[in-house]
Amino acid sequence: MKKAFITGIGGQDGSYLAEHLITLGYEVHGIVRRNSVSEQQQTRIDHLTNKVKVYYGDLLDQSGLERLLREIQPDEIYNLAAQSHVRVSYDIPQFTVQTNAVGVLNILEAYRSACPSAKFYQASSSEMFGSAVDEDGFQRETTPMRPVSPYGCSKVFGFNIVRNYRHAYKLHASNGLLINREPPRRGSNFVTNKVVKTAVQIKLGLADKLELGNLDAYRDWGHSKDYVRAMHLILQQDEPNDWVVATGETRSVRDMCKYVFGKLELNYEDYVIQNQKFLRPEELPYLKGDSTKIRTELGWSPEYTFEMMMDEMIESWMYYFSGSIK
Ligand code: G4F
Repeated sequence: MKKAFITGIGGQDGSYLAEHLITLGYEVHGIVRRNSVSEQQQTRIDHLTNKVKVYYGDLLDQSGLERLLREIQPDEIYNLAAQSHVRVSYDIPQFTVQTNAVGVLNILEAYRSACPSAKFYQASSSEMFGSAVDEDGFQRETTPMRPVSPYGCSKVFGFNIVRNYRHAYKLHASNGLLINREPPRRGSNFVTNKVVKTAVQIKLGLADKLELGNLDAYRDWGHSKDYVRAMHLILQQDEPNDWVVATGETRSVRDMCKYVFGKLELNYEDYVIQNQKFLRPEELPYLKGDSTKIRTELGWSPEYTFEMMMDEMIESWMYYFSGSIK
């Protein structure tokens, strides 16, 4: 039985990845950060309580990470833990950089010392591309990195230190450059789930407006379940590498609002207003990933369309607020 160790197992991608690996027969271990409200520690993995081994841990606590890796001796390590909110990275830039940059170095050091023959996956991000887009309108493995947020800058360090450790210490350490992933388990302070949740509340008479920031940013939105399959595939290769994982389609926040409100037979223009507080000091305007490399070399492709994913989120919030799908 293969053993996997997941940092951020209580997050959106971590919980889907744990489910996927359990289905494949893995013994799954993971860390969650201690939170003062004990009920909030692992709500996304409550249903896996008897199937995963969960420990308190933190990317900033290298000795704790090293002790766990030494005890568990995992075959595969998935580093998904991060301060993952781009706008919030402007509020807490130093914590973001400590966790997302120095934290990667900490777990690499623990890995190198405790279980160097394991394979390592780093959750790198398309936010690293920032303002850079290739002439054909895509971002791919060769696109320059010009990050436009403390979050993006911190992730560039994580990406580079993984490549550095791969070459310097001959570690099987890979980067997945993942574009936005948006299932119902997404935090509702990210734009897709915020729009769907509030639109459903408006439909049910529980809210009367939706306050957003920039409606004209474009994102390539895929489903986390498709993306965790890619993470696992990346670690099944003989050689470590870097891979862009994306749907290859892009839509604006406005297009997404139009679709969601339209599905609920509402006109988004009657309810959506802009609030400055949700604007970012510098914004990544446009994302569309070219995942040709992982599609052709590893045979990965997404199963969810944008519409399937948004419909799933609408159903999920409808069920949550009204107990039935209307
Ligand atoms: O949903 P978002 O907050 O996601 P963002 O910033 O693209 O970051 C996500 O994807 C990255 C991959 O590229 C990950 F690395 C990262 O961890 C995270 O998962 O914002 C999407 C877009 C932005 O352009 C934002 O300005 O929506 C715009 N937006 C407009 N109004 C809003 C809002 N975003 C949020 N969160 N809240 C708003 O009210």
